[in-house]
Amino acid sequence: MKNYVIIISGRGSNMEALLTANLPGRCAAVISNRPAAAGLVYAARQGVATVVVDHKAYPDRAAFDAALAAEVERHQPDLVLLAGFMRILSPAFVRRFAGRMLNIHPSLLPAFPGLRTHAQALENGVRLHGCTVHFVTPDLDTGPIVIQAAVPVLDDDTPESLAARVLAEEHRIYPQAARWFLEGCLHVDGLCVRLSRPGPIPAALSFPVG
Ligand code: NHR
Ligand code: GAR
Repeated sequence: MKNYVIIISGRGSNMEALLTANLPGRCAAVISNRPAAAGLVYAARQGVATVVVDHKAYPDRAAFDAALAAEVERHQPDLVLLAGFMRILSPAFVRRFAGRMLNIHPSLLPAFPGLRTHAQALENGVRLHGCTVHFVTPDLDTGPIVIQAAVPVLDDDTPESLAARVLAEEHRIYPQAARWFLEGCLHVDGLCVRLSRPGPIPAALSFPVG
């Protein structure tokens, strides 16, 4: 059975979606850089090992990244899933887990990398927004894209209302992407990800309107 590790910073709703998706693998640990992350409580209740690697306990980014990498490595994961993890990772960290680390980002990349994505979408007047699961590469939010989902932007949206609409799609596509990875169906070809699986590819695009 394949092993995966989830790294969080906060609420952990994407982590929860992953843990309840019956993925073909075992969650070896949930790791948080914030001791107060609510997601840790849920994971522990599910019987998953939880670990805190507090970035504030390290003198600099390199030291934190080294400690985090050592903790991740200890679990020998086939797959590392960033789920609302809020610290930029050094190239050294990313290289160590290259090709086996995914992130969920709350925008339709390559639009709106970085933070405040929902506010950026509203400020820019886009009519479609969404979320992206991508392989993590040293450059922020630019790795090969596995799956995306789009939602409409409504005239009266606030960053919060838009975030809630996107989050429902995150909870749908992240488990799908993790399942494909664990089943060995994802093949990276430059910036493109090819999917090898029997049967039709489920729709990656949905418009929850009506
Ligand atoms: N690291 C690399 N190298 N590449 C990616 O694609 C990464 C990554 C680390 C995290 C998630 C992420 C996102 O989905 C992610 C992708 C944090 C920041 C950030 O600016 C940006 C993007 C992402 C996560 N963080 C601040 C920092 O200085 C801290 C903010 C905070 O603590 O609240 O690290 O967009
Ligand atoms: C999610 O919307 C995730 O896409 C986003 O933070 C939220 C975490 O929620 N990630 C980023 O913004 C990364 N920069 P969760 O903790 O409930 O999964």
